[in-house]
Amino acid sequence: EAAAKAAAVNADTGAPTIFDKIIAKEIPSAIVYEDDKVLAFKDINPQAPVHVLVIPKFRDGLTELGKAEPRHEEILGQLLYAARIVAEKEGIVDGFRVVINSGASACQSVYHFHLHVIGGRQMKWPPG
Ligand code: DGP
Repeated sequence: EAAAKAAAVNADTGAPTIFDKIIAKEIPSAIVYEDDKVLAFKDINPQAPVHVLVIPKFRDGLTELGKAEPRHEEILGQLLYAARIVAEKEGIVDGFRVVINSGASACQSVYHFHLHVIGGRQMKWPPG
């Protein structure tokens, strides 16, 4: 029963997120980079002069990094490389931060995996 419960908790409920509408271009976004698998667009609530979200076009159960499975390895690599392309396009490739919030205690708010590419100002460490 515990295993079944764990599986249920780990299941992608399939609940759509706002990012589905952004991918479908049903709601507008400022797209920075796009290919057949990846979409990158400006965050609506920027935390720095450059703040871009990089997401997979097909969520495929990847709601958060903590729930990634072996089949997601390839797309995870593609998303990280896309972050570098975004940094180059945005003129911050010499210094930028990539953030992944995974789960509620990390303040993840949209359950469609995404990287934050942040820069254009001096970043601080440790992050809050
Ligand atoms: P996180 O908290 O890590 O799940 O980040 C979700 C980010 O998504 C947050 O920084 C704000 C951004 N966001 C939420 N809704 C929209 C939207 O409709 N458009 C855009 N461009 N960004 C959004």
